Amino acid sequence: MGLESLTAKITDLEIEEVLAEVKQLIASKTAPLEILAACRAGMEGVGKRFEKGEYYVADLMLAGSIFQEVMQILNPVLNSGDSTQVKSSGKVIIATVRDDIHDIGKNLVKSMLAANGFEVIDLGVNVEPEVICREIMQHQPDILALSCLLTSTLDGIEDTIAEVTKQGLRDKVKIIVGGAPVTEKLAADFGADAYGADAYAAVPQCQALLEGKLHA
Ligand code: B12
Repeated sequence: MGLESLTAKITDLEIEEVLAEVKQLIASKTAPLEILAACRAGMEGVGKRFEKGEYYVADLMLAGSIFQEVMQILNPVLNSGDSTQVKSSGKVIIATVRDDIHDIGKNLVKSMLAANGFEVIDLGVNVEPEVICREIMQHQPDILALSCLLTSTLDGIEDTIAEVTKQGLRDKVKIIVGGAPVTEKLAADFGADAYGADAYAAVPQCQALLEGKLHA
């Protein structure tokens, strides 16, 4: 029992044990953010086994569904008021970039933003730059949040920002980017206004964007 054991059990894809441990940790008043961090570390372990050829795509899929089940248990606790509470009322469009179907991190960012008062419009995964621009014109969000999990789809961020600029929308929307292969430097190189390392960073970063404190 404990956070390290939870991480190991996620990496070992032991779904029943994972869910039981998450429930026990919540009951023993472990901070939900720590539980979440342990789960994410477990997913990194899954990724490493996949890289070594010990796990296959089916195992990644199983890991994804385990994480989603964990989130169903954790979401009510995370959103119960002891997470990062920041006053805000901005509108955010969020999407995973073209050719990328990872959505667990995006959904977590969406939940955190929604729990902190943002209106979030979720365009889903594998979203083409042109579709994102069309939705920006329709919904006029304050912020565009882009998620990317594959090195090979980083160009989806670059192309989306280029398309937003080409369509004359760049000064109408602030852009925040995140996801495992994204770094602060890459975000700046791509011309984004902000970078968030995780869903918790996304909240104060978006707040700062609304207040005009961050600029490209
Ligand atoms: C689960 C998983 C899958 C599932 C996804 C299910 C789903 N519904 O999302 C499935 C099976 C579909 C999948 C498929 C593939 N995957 Co995959 N996958 C993973 C895995 C194990 C976990 C990802 C995850 O959900 N993590 C947990 C979440 C909470 O963390 P996160 O996504 O990083 O998000 C956090 C932050 O990054 C940040 N964040 C994310 N987005 C945003 C956005 C903003 C605006 C902000 C501010 C912050 C932010 O906040 C989030 C919460 O804190 C990773 C391993 C890893 N190390 O991440 C590999 C991984 C990402 N996958 C990988 C690969 C190679 C693939 C495939 C190409 C495999 C294949 N051969 O088919 C395909 C690609 C499919 C495609 N076209 O997209 C590689 C990518 C390597 C690379 N650098 O390019 C990884 C790293 C595994 C590895 N080590 O090799 N995968």
